[in-house]
Amino acid sequence: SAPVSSLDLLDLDALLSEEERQIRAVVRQLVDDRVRPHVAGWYESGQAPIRELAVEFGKVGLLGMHLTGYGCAGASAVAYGLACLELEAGDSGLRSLVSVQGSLAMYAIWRYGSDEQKQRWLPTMATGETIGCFGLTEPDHGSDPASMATRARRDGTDWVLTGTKMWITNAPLADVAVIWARTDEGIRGFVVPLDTPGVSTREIRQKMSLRASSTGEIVLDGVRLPATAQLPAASGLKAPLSCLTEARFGIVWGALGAARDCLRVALDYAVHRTQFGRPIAGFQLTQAKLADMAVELQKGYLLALHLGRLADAGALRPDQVSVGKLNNVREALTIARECRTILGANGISGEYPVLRHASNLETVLTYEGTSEIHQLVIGQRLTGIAAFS
Ligand code: TGC
Ligand code: FAD
Repeated sequence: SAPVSSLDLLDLDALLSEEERQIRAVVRQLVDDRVRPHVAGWYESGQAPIRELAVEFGKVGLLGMHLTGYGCAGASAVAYGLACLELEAGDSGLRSLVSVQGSLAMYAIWRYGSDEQKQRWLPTMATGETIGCFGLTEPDHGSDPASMATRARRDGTDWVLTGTKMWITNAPLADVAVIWARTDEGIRGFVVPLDTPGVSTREIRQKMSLRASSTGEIVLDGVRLPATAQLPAASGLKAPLSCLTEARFGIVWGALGAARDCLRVALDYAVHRTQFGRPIAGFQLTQAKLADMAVELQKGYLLALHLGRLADAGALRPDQVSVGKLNNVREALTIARECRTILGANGISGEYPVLRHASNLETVLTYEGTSEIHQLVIGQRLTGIAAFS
């Protein structure tokens, strides 16, 4: 098949350090060995071996990769981004596993947790023995988490949580959830072991997207927690939104992986598929598609790399991450759909990864802030006017 390096029209590889290239190579190999041979089957059955994969990802330091201490790898933001890209070249669901574990659940505990919470949870989350999830969205409150209905009330020194979280990645199999709830003092975060009495989870079935990922509902029915379950440093909506910024950064890179995989397959297909007595890659209309997609992919990569370098310099703003998430997911989805046309009927077959990636990217366009929400974040930055409400 066409080598991936041939898509690097601008020699952007030269912008990476040797260490970044090495990390990328390790993750690419892991995806080639452990994911590619099986992922179509996982997708079709809607059953991926999430626990086994988490342990394998933990072994190579992918979980909480950009965090320091507690067994985390302490890698740079760019290295973390490259890992997300390679994982999502396998499947968005596997990048989701790493995003939710490292950037949402672990990050929330790492940034806002007590020493005791960090010691208890982070080391085994980094190895993948403990799976975490992040409950912000509710059935009636998605884009507007400030309106959440889940309630935490004090009872003596305990907290009692009541409410429902919906569309929560890994909820059906997780050991622990970071749950965001409304209190008399505002929004607060809680570390909730999922075997606590009053917690129940349910798998969401009939997903037509992100099928190699487990998604579920968490019902909290008078769940009693000790005072030590509260994340002491998390105060207000800003806390969960700061976790989203971490995960959105990974998606800026990850979406490019799905798009690259589609383009790699479409290019190879176009060179080998003959119609009207010549390869379809020889038709100008096909070349125009391939050229436009390769250009968008390179532009997206430059954007991701710029944001990564800003993050490593400690200078990245949330609205800049919105620019990356909006552009790279939107363009990745356009690329995936265009690649599907190049494969003709084979484009709809699970024997090729293209429609699987396109279908996954429909989820990626929606979670971690829909495209419209990121447009409004950018609009607010430009105009100084918040159009959300
Ligand atoms: P607003 O008044 O704008 O902000 C409240 C406070 O938060 C600050 N802030 C942020 N801080 C860090 N990072 C961000 N991205 C931030 N956005 C806002 C803000 O400065 C303010 O601070 P302060 O000090 O003034 O209190 O809040 P709002 O209620 O008007 O909402 C703004 C809006 C719409 C942008 C926000 O609600 C939003 O982003 N909505 C989208 C919700 C969302 O993305 N949900 C994702 C759920 S998790 C998920 O999808 C996981 S999928 C993972 C996977 O499987 O990979
Ligand atoms: P809504 O907020 O109801 O939006 C519906 C439509 O209205 C969208 O097009 C939206 O852009 C538009 N809209 C809303 N408000 C405005 C506005 N002010 N202006 C213009 N347009 C607007 N959440 C978690 O907390 N944790 C998870 O682990 C998680 N994993 C997920 C996994 C999957 C597979 C999926 C599909 C979702 C997941 N989510 C998770 C939920 C996800 O974050 C939400 O679906 C997303 O935030 C959008 O919320 P919603 O679906 O309620 O849509």
